[in-house]
Amino acid sequence: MLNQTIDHDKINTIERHFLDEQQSHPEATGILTSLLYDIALAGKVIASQTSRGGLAEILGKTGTTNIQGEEVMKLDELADRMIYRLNDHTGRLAVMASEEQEDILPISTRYPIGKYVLLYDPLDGSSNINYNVSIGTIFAIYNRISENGPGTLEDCLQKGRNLVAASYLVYGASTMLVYTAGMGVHGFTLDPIVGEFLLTHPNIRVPEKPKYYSVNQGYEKYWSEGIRRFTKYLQGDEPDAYGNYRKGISLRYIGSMVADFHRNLLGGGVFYYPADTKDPRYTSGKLRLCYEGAPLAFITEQAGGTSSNGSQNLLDLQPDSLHQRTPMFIGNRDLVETAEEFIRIYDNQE
Ligand code: P6P
Repeated sequence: MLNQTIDHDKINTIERHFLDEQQSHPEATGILTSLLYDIALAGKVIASQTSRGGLAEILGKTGTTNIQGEEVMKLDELADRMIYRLNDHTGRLAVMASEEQEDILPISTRYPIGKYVLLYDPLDGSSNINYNVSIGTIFAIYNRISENGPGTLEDCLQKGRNLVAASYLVYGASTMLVYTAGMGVHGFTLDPIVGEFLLTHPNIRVPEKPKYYSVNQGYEKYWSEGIRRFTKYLQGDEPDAYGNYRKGISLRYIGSMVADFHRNLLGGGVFYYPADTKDPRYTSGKLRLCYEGAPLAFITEQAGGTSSNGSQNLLDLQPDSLHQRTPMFIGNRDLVETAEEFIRIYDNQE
């Protein structure tokens, strides 16, 4: 890509892409298209801040903690506020929910109420901000299920199978937006000169041949036997249930989920954050189902991969609460299914 000049006859902006996709849905009203564009706009605004880092006096902590008990970084707060304000008045949404906010965010009665539900993690991996590590934003879009009036918690606690669209942005060497609306997964790279997202990764598919595994191996002593053996299998040091060894693959883990996930989506591999016993908060894993696991699972499935909590597809899980955590295995289908097999054999004592 670095030495590839952009073929200006084939420039496809994200707006044109969304409109082309909308054409294939005659029943479409264009509201989802507008909502997806709102998300792209929010991504541009957040990218403009994350790329300035220490120059904008926005690094560092706010001195407050969020619902997760995590320190809120200035950029977290900025991203959270930005997404809410860009979306609260458009008339496209009935309700929002954010990783940074304890309760749902109903649309004010002074604005028109729409038919979509937006859940988001405004800035995942933000603990890495001060180290200039890539971070990301994750979006999940549902149809409301409540009849009318302000949206409800029930609207936000839907299974991932109901997702209408999902997207993430990764703010790295370049800013990319990756999304699916159920018709494949497509990636766009922000051209900061013209301020446009250009289609650079049409029809992303998880490579059949995995190259990486991503997990925080520092916690290995807290894992179950099945997960320890699965990890040894990925290293080529443990046979699978049929006595077969695989060639070891490389560990790549940067502690910023969107960045780790993006590498595996494009390069092939598996990301996992299992349940562990190091911290009572994480006996169900650390990552959240509603606005992290489910949207990334929808994108992965649309790209030919799959996901699991160790025994069930993340998209089939019925959330009980907005911020519930889940063990997460996501990426190459063979590897995720092999993880489930190790857990079945060694942890469930089948
Ligand atoms: P650990 C970042 O704080 C985050 O929520 C994810 O982005 C990342 O994958 C995970 O936590 C890293 O957690 O325990 O490995 O530092």
